[in-house]
Amino acid sequence: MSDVEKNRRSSELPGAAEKSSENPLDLLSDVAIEHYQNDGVTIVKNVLHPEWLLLLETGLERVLNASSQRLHKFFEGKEGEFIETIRNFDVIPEIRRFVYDSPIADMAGKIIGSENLWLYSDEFFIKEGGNAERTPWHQDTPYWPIEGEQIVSAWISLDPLPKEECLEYVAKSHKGAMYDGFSPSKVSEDPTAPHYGDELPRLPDIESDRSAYDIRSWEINPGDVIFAHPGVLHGGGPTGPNSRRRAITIRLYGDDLRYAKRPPTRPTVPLTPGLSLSLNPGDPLRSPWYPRIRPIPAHIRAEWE
Ligand SMILES: O=C(O)CCC(=O)C(=O)O
Repeated sequence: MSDVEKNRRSSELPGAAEKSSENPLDLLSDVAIEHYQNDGVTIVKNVLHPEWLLLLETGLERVLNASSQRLHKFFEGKEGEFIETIRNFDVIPEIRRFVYDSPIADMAGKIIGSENLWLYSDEFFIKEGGNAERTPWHQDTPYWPIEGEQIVSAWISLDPLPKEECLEYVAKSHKGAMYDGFSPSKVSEDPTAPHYGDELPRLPDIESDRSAYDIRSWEINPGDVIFAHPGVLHGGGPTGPNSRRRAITIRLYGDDLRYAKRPPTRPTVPLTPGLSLSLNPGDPLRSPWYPRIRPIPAHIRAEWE
C-alpha cells in the first residue's frame, strides 16, 4: 500500500471528522500570535485536517516521480544527504490547491496582520532513509531580496517527529543582526562558511555553544504547524536511523514587503531573473514571480463556480 493510500485510510478515521468542525483560525490564539511577535516563532498544534496532509503527500509524490522539478541535494554524495525542492507551486497542482484552499493562508494573514497576501515561495525538505544530516543554522532573509516585517514561513511535517528531529529556532533572533547565509557547497566542511562573504557578518557557530542560545523545538504530530519569521535563526532536525522527515514550508507575505538589493556575488533564492530590471530597491514586492493568494484572484475563485 502506498503512503498516500495509507494516509487516505487514516483520514477516514473518526478523529478526522472531529477536526473538520473546528475553525483553524480560532486555534491560532492571541497568545500564539504574541509568541510569534516576541520570539519569532510559534506552534499551532493539531490544526491541519488529514485531508490537507494527504494533498501535500500526493503533491510530494508527484514532485519525486519525474515531475521535472529540480531536486537540490544538501551534503550530496555523503551520508546524511537530503533533498530540497523549491517553488513547487508553479508545477504541482496539489501545492497550488493547498496554498489557495487550506487554512494556512488565512492563518498567515492573521499572524502578520495583512489581508493582502502573496506567495514568496514554497519549499520541500525531504529527509528519507534515516540518518539525514542537520539542516545548517541560518536565517532565510539574507538569501531573499526583501525588506519588511509582514512575511511568515509555515513549516509542516508530514511525519511525526520527536523533539530532536524537529526544526530548531533561536528565539528572538529575528530582532538581531542579519547574518550572511551559509554556503551550501561548503557546508559539510564549515557550516558557517559565508554565502556572499562581503557585507554581512558571518553566522555564529551555534552548535559549538548551544547553551548560549534560547533554542526552541517541539515534538511534532502531523497536523501541527510552526509559524516562523524568516529572520529567526533556524536549523537542525537530523533524523535517526529509522526516521523519515518530509516537511514543506509555505512562505507568504503582506503589504509592507519591499524589494531590497543583496550582495551581487551570489544568486538569491529562488532565482528570479528579470526582477531586478523591473523593481528598484524600496518598491513594493509585486511581480508575477510572487502570485497573489488573498484576496483570491477572480480566475481562481471562478474554479469553484
Ligand atoms: O526543514 C528543514 O530542515 C529546513 C526548513 C527551513 O530552513 C525553512 O523552513 O526555512
